[in-house]
Amino acid sequence: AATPEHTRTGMSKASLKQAYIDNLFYIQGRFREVATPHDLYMAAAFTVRDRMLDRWVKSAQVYKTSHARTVCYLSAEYLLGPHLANNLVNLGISEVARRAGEELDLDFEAILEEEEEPGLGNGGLGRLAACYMDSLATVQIPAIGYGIRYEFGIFDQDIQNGWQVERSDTWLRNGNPWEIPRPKISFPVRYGGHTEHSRDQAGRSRVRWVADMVVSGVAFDTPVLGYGVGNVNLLRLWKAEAPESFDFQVFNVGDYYGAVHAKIEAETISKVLYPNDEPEAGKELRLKQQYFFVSCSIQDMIRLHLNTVGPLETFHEKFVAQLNDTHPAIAVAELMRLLMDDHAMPWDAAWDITRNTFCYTNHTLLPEALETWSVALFERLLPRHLEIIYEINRRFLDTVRVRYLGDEARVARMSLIDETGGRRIRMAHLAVVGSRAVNGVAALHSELIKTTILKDFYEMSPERFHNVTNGVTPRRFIVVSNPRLAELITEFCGHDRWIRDLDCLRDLEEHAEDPALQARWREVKTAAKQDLALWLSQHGGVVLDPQTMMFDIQAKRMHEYKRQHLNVLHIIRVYQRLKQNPNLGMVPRAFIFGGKAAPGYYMAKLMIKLINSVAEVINNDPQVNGFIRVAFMADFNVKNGQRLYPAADLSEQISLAGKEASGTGNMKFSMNGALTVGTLDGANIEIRDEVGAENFFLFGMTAEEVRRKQAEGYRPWDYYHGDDELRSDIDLVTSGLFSHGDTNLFRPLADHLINQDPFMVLADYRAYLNCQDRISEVYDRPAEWDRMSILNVARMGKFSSDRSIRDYAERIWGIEPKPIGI
Ligand code: 26Q
Repeated sequence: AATPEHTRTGMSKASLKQAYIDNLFYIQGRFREVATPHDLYMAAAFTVRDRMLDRWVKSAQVYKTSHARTVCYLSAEYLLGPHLANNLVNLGISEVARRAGEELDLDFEAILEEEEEPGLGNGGLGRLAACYMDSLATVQIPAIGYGIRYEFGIFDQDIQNGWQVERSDTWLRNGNPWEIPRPKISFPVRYGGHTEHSRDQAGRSRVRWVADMVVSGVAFDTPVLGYGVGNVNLLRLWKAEAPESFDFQVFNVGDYYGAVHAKIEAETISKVLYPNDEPEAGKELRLKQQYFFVSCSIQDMIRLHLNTVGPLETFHEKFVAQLNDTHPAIAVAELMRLLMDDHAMPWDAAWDITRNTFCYTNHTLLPEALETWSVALFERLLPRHLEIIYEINRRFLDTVRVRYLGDEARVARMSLIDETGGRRIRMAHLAVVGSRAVNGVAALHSELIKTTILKDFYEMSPERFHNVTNGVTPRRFIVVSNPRLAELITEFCGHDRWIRDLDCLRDLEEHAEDPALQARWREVKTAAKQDLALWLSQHGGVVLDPQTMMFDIQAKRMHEYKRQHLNVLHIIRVYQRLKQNPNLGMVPRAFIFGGKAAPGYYMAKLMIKLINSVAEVINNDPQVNGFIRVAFMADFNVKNGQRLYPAADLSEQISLAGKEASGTGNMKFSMNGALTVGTLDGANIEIRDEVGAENFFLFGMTAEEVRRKQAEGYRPWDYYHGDDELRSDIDLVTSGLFSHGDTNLFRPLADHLINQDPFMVLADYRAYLNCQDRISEVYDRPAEWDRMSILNVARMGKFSSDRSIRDYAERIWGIEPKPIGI
């Protein structure tokens, strides 16, 4: 007979039930009769966590004893989303846990609902980091994710009177069962002061950095389990604290108030995530945050290396560090500093190691989103790093001069210091010069990098430029969020097989025309639409009809380049058509939006107000509201996204070509059977290539056409005057209809479109409307629509983040899987 299961690790229903009751009692101190919903959630979380820990210990042991090469992912953001359901899936115990819960008379869905998601990111870049952590573990690559344990993540969004109102995110309020504090793993991080240069006995120059502020970074570890494997990787987030000795020092001098103040100042560093997805000039605290987590992480890596194989000369053989955009780019100077100043390594040796350690991923071409920091701020905060950056620059520009004799214009363009205007450090240049490899996040984006922002660098060393197209994890974005679809797919693609190898979805292809599958496909979609409709009616009150209406969804950060206003212009056009011809036979549509605006981004906030104002008029107009309705889902985050993706018929991916680096929402929708209306931008291009042009609704200018039109001088005014419908739609925005008579409220938006229109909404308007008309026609032919939807899912294999991670592993990192069994 088998040995009895341990109730702390056993996976049987009986063990799970016993463990749950034990955890409820011994951790929460509750009986069933008096337990709050939160107690019930905590007991579930600990029951699941217990089952991850032995795998975690085993992974750590194997990784350590085998001296496994390890990826360190450096990211200022991780937009993780709820852990519980995801960990159940990855442990392979969703079903048995559900049955255990039933027998204990628990409401399983209510327990999942109770979890407060860690929103430690703004949008795409932060969510990508989270998908990559899932895939690294699943494809069994030893990895550590390093970041910041923000006490307040991305704000919660309320909608009041149609406007966005921000509420602070208190995700840690009730405790976080998924993290383990490691008070003994902590590092000092210093700021300010000055440097002192001297020579040691051997005559080598040495530098001492005398700082004037120090904080302590403390590790908080979260295990990240792979799907169906024993590998558990580590997400290590740093919390800033005042050093232990600190308040005593000041206290002894008698300045109690000053001591408390210094403590608060230290703890401020990891207090809050900046809610902007582009840099704001001069935000000193943001630079402090970046250096804080980078310094802790690099010190940790050095410690780990010296604890195992050492010596420092082989650091780059043990570790590869991926820079998630330029936010951690200061790591280049920090590793140089630690190797030279703390470990007495000469420049050339240190540079060799540094350059072979880092790789850099770029996520944007928008000039306003490229990070630069003023030299003056750097000098004040990180004087030693500024010296090192100057020396990196001096040596680098010498190589440029030798290569391009006399081309001083090129030297100025490539310099790490922008000398036009106030002097500023170009973080992207630091990242490129300090890295072995550079990559963009979709094929088009990676090409545009080479011809625009990093052109000079590409010319100098083309072999260092790569593409790795983004991906998303099918565990969270199909299995967890759309269980009905997962079950249907499993019938055709083999139990579990497709979840670890998404190319297996191809097995659906041959059934795309099968009426029986189409009928079930449609049932799954309708059921998801019913779930969403019910949820929306309970949160905000909009009533949508899942049976008759096409669910047309745009969910992403609010940004002019993403062109939510183009979508709104289409809604207004349909509204006007219906008003002119109430008997218009049209496909009913629910237009659904979700997305947060940066709190200081006025135009984005005004777009939210416009959407809600249009919604108010349309939803209350009985002449049209049987055909169209508009809904804005407040607080679009990972958890709410999981309600949207399964319910979408149509996915709006309508950014101006050349502006969206990749997009990842486009993949999440398509994987759930939505068809895409989209431009040739970012990964849309590759999605269309994969699913087939006939299964994708394409419209709009190409990036090349955009470039040419811009060069010729784009005049939105001509479009406004040349198209009666367009003019009438824009005029309706400012007519007061949507603003209770106020003709000024939306004027900034309309004027900006007519006069500047930097993202060429007007130029693509007509093509977009025509495309939307085609879409309605196809939706009217369900068999055709369903076939296209099935083919979209069947051909999404490429967009699994497992594929992205394998690309990184093989082409950039040179790292092999280290399988750990269960
Ligand atoms: C930088 C400095 C100071 C303050 C904030 C920032 C900052 C923060 C977040 C700058 C950028 C971001 C986020 C960028 C982002 O999410 N980019 C998106 O990355 C996705 C993953 O690669 C792509 O799919 C999207 O196309 C891209 O917009």
